[in-house]
Amino acid sequence: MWADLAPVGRDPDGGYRRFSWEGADTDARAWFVQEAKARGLDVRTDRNGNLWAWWGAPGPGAVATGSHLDSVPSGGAFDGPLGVVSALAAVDELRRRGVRPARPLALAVFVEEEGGRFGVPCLGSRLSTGEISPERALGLTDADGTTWAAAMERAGLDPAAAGADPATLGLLDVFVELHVEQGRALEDTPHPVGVGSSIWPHGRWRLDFTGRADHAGTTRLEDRSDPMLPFAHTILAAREMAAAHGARATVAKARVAPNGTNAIPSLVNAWLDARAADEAALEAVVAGVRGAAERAALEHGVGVAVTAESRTPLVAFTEGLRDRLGAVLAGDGPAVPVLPTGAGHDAGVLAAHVPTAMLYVRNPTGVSHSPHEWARPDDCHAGVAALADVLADLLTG
Ligand code: HGY
Ligand code: MN
Ligand code: MN
Ligand code: MN
Repeated sequence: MWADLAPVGRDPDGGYRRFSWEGADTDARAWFVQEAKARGLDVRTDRNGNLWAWWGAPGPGAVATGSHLDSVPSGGAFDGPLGVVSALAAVDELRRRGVRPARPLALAVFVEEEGGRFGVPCLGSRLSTGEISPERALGLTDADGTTWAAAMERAGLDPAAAGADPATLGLLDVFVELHVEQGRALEDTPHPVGVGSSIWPHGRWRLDFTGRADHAGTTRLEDRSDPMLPFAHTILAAREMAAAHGARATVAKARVAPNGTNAIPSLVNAWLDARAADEAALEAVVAGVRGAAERAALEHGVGVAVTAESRTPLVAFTEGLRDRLGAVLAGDGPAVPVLPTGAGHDAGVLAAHVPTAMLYVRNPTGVSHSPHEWARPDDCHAGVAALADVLADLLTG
């Protein structure tokens, strides 16, 4: 399976570009549907474009597992796909073991988890849980100005149907997402698989610096309104605030307009990604960055707007479920590591609505959102076995 999916959306530099409902993502979704149907699973697309492949008639008490197939720009091969491929392989393993589920199993592929094309992460799961309104989602645009509504239509979906989907989520008793570890805590342990404990509070803020285009060679320094200067201050402030609060803050995805060598730009758009172990630290980081941006903008005669685009509160995975999975994976051996993460996931969105857990597969370097993201084949196989162990327990327990 992995060999069939791996080439889909891979750039010459080895990174992936699978933006929701663009060619490569469409091909990856078609690959999943084909693999699921080949296993006799009943594949359905929900009102928001998320895919659900059912083993057993869709019904209450269902167990669900899955992840996403879309990527960040120049992303890695494992972030998302490992959870999807492992879910299909776990079905094979359960059948090989002769497990007869006492309840339905659904394999899920959530759309726009990275927010790489439309800017809001976990858009498919946020729509289904009602965390984002269809009105806001349908109006989101990609870099070319295409709206989510238009992209849905081109994908053969009805934008008017988009929205909360209690009918689907109401069937789920539990959701387990397997994901490549985005960090290297497991590398220093004998464990190829760990269990998630929590997701740090995090969010994305848009930064717009509005200056005045002018000649780079004739405009005196005192006459300039150069948005690049407060932008530069803000990048450094993000780093300083993160360091001061044991947090993580990144200013990225900047657009400079007009982008000429000999012209002072009139506009800089950029985004702040901020994450911290607790709400107070995150709020302090964002407030500090916002303050630095506003002071620097004032000093340089530049306008600034800081706009929250998405925000995820601290997610604590369901303790009972976390401990149950940990016990299943430990068996008679040592306890498996329980890991917090700074990475967002659809599991983090569903957790407010469905008992949810995560399994992480060891990442030797911890690198992710990069062509260099990697996991050892043996560890990936251990992940499938662990997911099958956990699903067997949930499906028959
Ligand atoms: O951005 C994240 O944390 C996740 O990879 N979507
Ligand atoms: Mn990711
Ligand atoms: Mn992911
Ligand atoms: Mn995810």
